[in-house]
Amino acid sequence: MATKAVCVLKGDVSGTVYFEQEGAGKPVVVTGDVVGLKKGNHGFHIHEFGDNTNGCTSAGPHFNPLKKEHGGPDATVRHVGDLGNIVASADDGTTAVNINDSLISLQGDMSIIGRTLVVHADPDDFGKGGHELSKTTGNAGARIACGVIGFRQQ
Ligand SMILES: [Cu+2]
Ligand SMILES: [Zn+2]
Repeated sequence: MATKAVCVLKGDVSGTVYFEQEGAGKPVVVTGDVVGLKKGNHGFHIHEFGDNTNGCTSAGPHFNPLKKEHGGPDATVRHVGDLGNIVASADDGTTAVNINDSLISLQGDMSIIGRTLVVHADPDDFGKGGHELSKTTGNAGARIACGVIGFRQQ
């Protein structure tokens, strides 16, 4: 049976992101819209904790149950939460999210349910930018919006 989840993003930008998985071991399809981003690439990650008590900061680091270095979504070495970038094509417009990821899950050890989806101010450099933060965060800058991922009615 398919599992469905949703995240409402709040912060300097807003959005709604949907997650759907056909079953255990299947890829997760991530769709939705983010409104109000500046033109360009913006890091898009699952962070470890579903804790927004201190805004997006308390969501902690990238979800990394396999204890790897940060990377791009297609890299063999990456955090489970590394979904790459979403691309805003115009200032303050609507950015469509369309990601198909085989590492995150809506069940089991890789489950992202109850964790936080974060959108960043800057591009994720996929660990290759040479900045001191590249290998941990992709140097994606401030957390401009976030929300906790929860189950959605089937
Ligand atoms: Cu992040
Ligand atoms: Zn990461």
